[in-house]
Amino acid sequence: MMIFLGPPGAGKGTQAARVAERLGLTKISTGDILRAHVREGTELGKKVAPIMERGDLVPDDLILAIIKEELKKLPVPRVIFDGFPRTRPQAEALDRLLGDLGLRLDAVVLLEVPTDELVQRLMKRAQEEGRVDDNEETIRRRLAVYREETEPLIDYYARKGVLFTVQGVGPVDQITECVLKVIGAA
Ligand code: B4P
Repeated sequence: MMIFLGPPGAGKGTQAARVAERLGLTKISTGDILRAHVREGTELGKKVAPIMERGDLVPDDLILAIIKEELKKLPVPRVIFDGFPRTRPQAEALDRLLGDLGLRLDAVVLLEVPTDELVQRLMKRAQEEGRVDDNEETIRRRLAVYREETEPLIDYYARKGVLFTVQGVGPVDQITECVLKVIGAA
């Protein structure tokens, strides 16, 4: 089991998809799942749409329900989590969940990218894809929320001895190779 950690725009989704394919793992992206609910107009989608538009985090209980549901679908869970956990309570709940299932967290990959580059990437995606949370005000808010709520998880996982840091700047292929190398899979 692996986790991709990093600020918005660091390339978590991009790298998680590539590494999942290379290692035959299933990618679970909470952001993608939430956006699908918003598109389909489900009850959950209606609840989370304004939260995501502001750049705030969706409440932990809703996220944990999604994760449990996704894990239930897999006969043998071999998973890369993309964008989860994002808070200390989510990380602690994941520890309990993995413990109950007899599964081990092998690696947490932190993608490091300077803030200016993050903002540039997300502004570019705003033009190309028109994601509602990719506007300058919301991007700043998402970065602030990351620093406040998610960054403390770096220390949480470093203490467990499972944290691997990779520089997330440069060609996408090269970053994938670096990730595979640091986790000992290349
Ligand atoms: P996410 O979908 O996870 O969005 P994000 O963290 O902002 O990541 P993003 O998709 O932008 O990042 P990536 O690094 O892949 O979450 C969206 C929202 O959902 C959150 O704000 C929150 O409201 C909610 N949510 C999701 N999970 C939650 C949770 N666990 N708890 C509570 N709320 C939750 O961005 C990559 C971009 O950079 C792409 O445009 C890509 O093309 C580009 N890129 C990638 N690699 C590159 C490279 N090497 N060079 C240049 N560009 C690159």
